[in-house]
Amino acid sequence: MIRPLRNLTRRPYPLLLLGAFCVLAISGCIGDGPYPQSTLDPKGDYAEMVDRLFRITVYLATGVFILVEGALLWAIFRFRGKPDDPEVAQVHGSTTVEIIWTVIPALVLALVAVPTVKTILETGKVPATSPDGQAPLKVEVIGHQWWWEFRYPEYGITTAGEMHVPMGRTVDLRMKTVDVVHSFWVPQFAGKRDVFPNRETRLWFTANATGAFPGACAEFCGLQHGRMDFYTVVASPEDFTAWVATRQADSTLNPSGLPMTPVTDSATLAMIPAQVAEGEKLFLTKGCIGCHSLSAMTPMKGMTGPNLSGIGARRMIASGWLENTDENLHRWIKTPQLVKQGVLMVVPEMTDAEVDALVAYLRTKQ
Ligand code: HEC
Ligand SMILES: [Cu+2]
Repeated sequence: MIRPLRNLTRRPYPLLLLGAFCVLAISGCIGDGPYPQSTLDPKGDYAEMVDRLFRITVYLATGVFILVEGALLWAIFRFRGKPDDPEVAQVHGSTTVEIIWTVIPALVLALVAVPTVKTILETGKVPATSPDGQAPLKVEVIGHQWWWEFRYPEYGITTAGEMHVPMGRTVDLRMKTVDVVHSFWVPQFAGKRDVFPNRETRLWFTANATGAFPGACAEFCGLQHGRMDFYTVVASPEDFTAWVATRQADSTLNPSGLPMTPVTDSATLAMIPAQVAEGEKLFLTKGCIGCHSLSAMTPMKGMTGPNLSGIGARRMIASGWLENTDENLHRWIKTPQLVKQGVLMVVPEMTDAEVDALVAYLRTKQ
């Protein structure tokens, strides 16, 4: 036996380690999950088509692997040399063999091409009607360094950080960016697609499960690329309609998030906690209003910061990766640069009491 093999059978530790590693690695992939952000756990029609294609390819490749390795092992044992065997005939070049091992892979590739091209064509065009009979819901996706904006032209709504969609209705994404190239990645719904400054790219899917599913930017886009996440929030059609109505109620607010007609009635004024009233004042005077709108219905184009409509109820802040607790919100507003270095948010020095007032005010924006 050749030396490395003999060494391995005498001292099999590296082999055992490799085996243990493989078992651990594979055991990480089986079971019930949960697997957030896994392509292998599709939650929509588009992702299911891609997943089906992937599985076909894997099964086919497994078949090829078994056949080829089987033939190899069979040949190794069947034609093993013995010490006193005469030297076998030396063959150089065989047109027949060359043709066989060129034609077989070509046939295998041709076979894989059928479902591949079919899937490319199917996923390439947005369906004219969604399974529920309605027209697809248009959502404009806009990449910013380093957060995602979502606009719903049908409802006049703008939001950020969370893309709300109804279950069972096809979503037609129109995507672009206001700065560098990003890549919109919704692994459980439709894979990923690059977004560009001057070109619209498209993606679509119909979600078939409710819940909040994480997504991310998948193209290196600067310092905080790794913290450019978001959630796709899939709700039942009724809950989605309710969410739209809540956001649209913002139309009674002016862009700063204040009521169009200021409250003057003293009884109502008395019901607003002093801290919240103070927070509202600070929001206007500490520069926040220069970059943020609190009203989903007055999407001022070209604003530097995300729309803060419903910020009090969002799961995450700072683009999908920092939990929306009072403590985190405080830390974020006081020292955004310490939380997410390089973030395009600049705030003046504020006392803890001032920041607490801002947090209390933003918390009321549900
Ligand atoms: C110069 C523009 C600018 C100013 C001024 C500014 N922000 Fe921001 N803000 C941003 C940007 C940009 C983001 C998104 C950061 C990211 O996630 O990369 C942001 C994010 C936020 C978020 C998190 C939103 C989310 O969904 O993740 C909150 C809350 C917030 N800002 C509050 C404030 C408050 C309160 C003030 C005033 C004290 C303020 N901002 C002032 C630009 C600004
Ligand atoms: Cu990005």
